[in-house]
Amino acid sequence: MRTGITFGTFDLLHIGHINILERSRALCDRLIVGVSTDALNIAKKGIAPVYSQEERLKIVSALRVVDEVFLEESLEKKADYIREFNADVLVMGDDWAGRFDEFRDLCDVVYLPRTPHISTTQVKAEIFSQR
Ligand code: C2G
Repeated sequence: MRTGITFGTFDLLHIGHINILERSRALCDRLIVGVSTDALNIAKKGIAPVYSQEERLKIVSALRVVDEVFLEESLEKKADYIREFNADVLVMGDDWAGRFDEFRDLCDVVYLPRTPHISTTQVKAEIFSQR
């Protein structure tokens, strides 16, 4: 049983999120997803997600390819989460390439290419421009 772990905000869930979750699940038998808290987003991006952490957690956990979810409270706790869930592989989009290489002594680290031309920021901008 190979366990994979990945992290993200997953606000306004879009095709880029689905693609990375499906491709992450293809690399393991059980996929754990750390959904970043509202507080972490405010600290790291200066803005709260549109959907609350409870809503984002529920949305991500409803996906067929996701086996378990938890709230990611700090970017600094990745090693703890990897150990807690016994992860064999950490998967992230390649906008994070190189950033998590320090965990290679704990598990495999894989960066997958991002889906082009889509992001939560872009979705928000498009909705705003149609008002
Ligand atoms: N992603 C992707 N293609 C896109 C958009 C996002 O592959 N077009 C991937 C990102 O690379 C990331 C995941 O989807 O692996 C979640 O993206 P975000 O919700 O933007 O999460 P982020 O703000 O990158 O938070 O500890 C790490 C953070 O919690 C990651």
